[in-house]
Amino acid sequence: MGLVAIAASATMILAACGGNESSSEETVAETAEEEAVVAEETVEEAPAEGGGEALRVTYIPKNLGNPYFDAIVKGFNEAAPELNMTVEVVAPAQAGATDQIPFIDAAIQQQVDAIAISPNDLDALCPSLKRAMEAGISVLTVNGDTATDCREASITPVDFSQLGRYLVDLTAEVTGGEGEWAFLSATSTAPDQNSWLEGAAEYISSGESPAGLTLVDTVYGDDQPDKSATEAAALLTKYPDLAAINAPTTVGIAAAAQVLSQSPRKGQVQVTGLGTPNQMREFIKDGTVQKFALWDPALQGVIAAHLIAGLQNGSIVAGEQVAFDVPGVGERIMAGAERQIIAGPPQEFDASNIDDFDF
Ligand code: RAM
Repeated sequence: MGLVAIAASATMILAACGGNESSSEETVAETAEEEAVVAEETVEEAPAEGGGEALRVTYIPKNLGNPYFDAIVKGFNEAAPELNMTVEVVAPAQAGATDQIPFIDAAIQQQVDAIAISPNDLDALCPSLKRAMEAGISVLTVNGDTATDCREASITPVDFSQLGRYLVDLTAEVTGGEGEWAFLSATSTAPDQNSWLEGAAEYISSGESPAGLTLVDTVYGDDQPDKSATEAAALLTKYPDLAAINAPTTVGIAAAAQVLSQSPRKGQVQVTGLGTPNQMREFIKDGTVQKFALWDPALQGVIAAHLIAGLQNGSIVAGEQVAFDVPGVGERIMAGAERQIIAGPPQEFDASNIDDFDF
């Protein structure tokens, strides 16, 4: 299974880097109540092209302080000016299952036009998201999904049904297909992570996965750098024969690589998974990491902004096979009963191309 296969029907166009820089500033609050009040915003003031009031969008990432989500915000901000849209970004400090609820509720109170959210749980957010939709607010999930009836459509970076399998094959590639390995995931409730872990488990139990590999553990770093590093170090201690840590989280893989880069086991234990090139460059250069993968997160923000504008002006009606054009990117398709849009394309990074990317 190659990365091209998980692109599924996505048009193979890489989002242009650059464009408007995010004006986002993040403030970390101590409590959820405080967070709802102080989480800072990113607002791209749009020129009032063609007159009319700007569309007001609230985007709620999993948590603050993760460069991965800053890249999605960058994509929103690239698209916002031409769409006469303002995008406010608010998020909890931690990616707990219910931590985003106060932010959804605040957006409903503010009567925004649309809420885009990268959810921390499959079901816990549903009552609030349903209230938003009942209030006439467009609701999209981005980079991970809730239950289907809690949002109008969902944008995913690649075909999630193939990603678990891909992660196992990637582990086989960097280890030569032999040895014990472990997953270092994000939070235990994260719908994106869990769908990949389930996909990997299905692949392994099907008997089709590389026979020499043994998945010995799955641990959770909660997308916090310190906890992820502690979990990675604990894996090294617990499994003296460990061949690889696969962290399908940009926070986890950077933390694991940091730990390995300073460990005598560097070179014996491989680190792979999903990471941003900017966080992983030094570990490719120092030989800690051979290869990892991702996609350009910004593209999901660009597509989300155009989709919201289309849903709001009626040029896009959510449905099971709806094609729409994203200027500068190409056509995307909202497909299936899940009304899912694949942003694509997936990308692998190694020493030969790491310097070609900047996100
Ligand atoms: C982390 C988050 C995110 C995931 C990426 C790959 O930043 O866990 O949800 O999609 O990594």
